[in-house]
Amino acid sequence: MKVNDIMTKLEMRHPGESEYLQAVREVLTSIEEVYNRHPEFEKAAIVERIVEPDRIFTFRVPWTDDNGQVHVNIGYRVQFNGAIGPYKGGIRFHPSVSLSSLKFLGFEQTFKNALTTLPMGGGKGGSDFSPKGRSQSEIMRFCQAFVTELWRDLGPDTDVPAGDIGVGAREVGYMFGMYKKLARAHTGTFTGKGLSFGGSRLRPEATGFGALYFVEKMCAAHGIDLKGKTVAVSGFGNVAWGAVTKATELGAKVVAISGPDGYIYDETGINTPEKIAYMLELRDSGNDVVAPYAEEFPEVVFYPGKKPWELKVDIALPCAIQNELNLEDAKQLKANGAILVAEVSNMGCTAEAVDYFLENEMLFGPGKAVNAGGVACSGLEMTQNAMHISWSNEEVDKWLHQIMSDIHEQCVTHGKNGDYINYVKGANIAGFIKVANAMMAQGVV
Ligand code: 2IT
Repeated sequence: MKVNDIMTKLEMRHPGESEYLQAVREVLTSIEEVYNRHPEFEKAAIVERIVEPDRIFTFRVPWTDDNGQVHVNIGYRVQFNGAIGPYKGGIRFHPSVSLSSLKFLGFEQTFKNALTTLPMGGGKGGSDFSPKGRSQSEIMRFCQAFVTELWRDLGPDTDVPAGDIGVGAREVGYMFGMYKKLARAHTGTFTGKGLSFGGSRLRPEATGFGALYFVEKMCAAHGIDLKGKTVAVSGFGNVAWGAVTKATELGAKVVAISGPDGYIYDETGINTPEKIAYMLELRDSGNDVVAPYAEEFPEVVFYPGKKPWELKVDIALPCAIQNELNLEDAKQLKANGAILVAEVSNMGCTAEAVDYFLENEMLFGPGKAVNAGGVACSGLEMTQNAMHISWSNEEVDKWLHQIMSDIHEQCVTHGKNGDYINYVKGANIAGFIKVANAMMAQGVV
């Protein structure tokens, strides 16, 4: 297998799908050497098969706004790879959603889910619907319209969606409600459900908490103490909230969060229950701006139109969206003395930024390892649903710790090069080998 040859063919077959092509190139580059030691993979065309989704659903989502006006969005579900378990992955509602972005997310999800050690295949779905400024009834009608089209292809052993950007517990609740009505069965077909109807404890916190458990492991493996380190976070949604909460609990000081409108800087630290809870209030307002944070707390300064990566911090945690940290940001972080960058968002850094971190041997954690705690907790929700029981906070947190620690181990096993751990290589190889072996065992399907 030659990465460039495969990529040339893929670029011709899927022109313009830049995010998908970016994610594929990264994985293939990491695994090229290992792959070429396995002629049986080449003969079975594992790479050619693994880069194409099992299937994609695309559909029209018509819905009516509060004034009676009808709108049309496009809905998708990409069932990317079902080799190791039912398709599993979130639903994203955001104007940037396209086939390319959902294919990149589904591809990443396949390897991430493999890393969790739980039996879940990879999938992703969503719509270019923007929840910004929409009323609760509009959002409910949109969720119902989306699921009305998709429900026949979902199921606890088939495909289990969850939340992602623009889809939280409220939206999962609406989608699950309509699914249950149509399927006439109360099954664990969605995760991220409310606690009273099959949701798992800690699911809202799991992505951010898991990310910090992973960062803790990265620090420990390199003799770094997380206590007292300054942290810049991007975003202010559910994932950022979990990350800020756990970072603070572990003794780090988070000084920035951001929105599409700019970032806010809090020299004293975003570290009181009021400040952390205000993030959720802001998110729930549905306006997608972080500026009001600076009006609420007088010690906070708002920098319009800027990214938090210009700050002098020890640790950077992108928690918003793909490609939110570019080469220029990477250089700025290094020049300011940053020691660790961990993607809590999926593919939060551009390919050039990742290359820069690796070339300079900075500690860099890729999204598919760092943020796997979210989907891992979803896997635990599936287990609880299948067993018709619910676990305590402590029980779920113990699993989450164990899983993040296992993922770190897998990265070390496959990514260690002298004293430096290349977590990108480690995560990609570990995830790939697991999925590839399952595909080999199941024949040409
Ligand atoms: O990107 C992700 O891993 C998620 N949005 C969570 C997926 C899930 O099924 O919980």
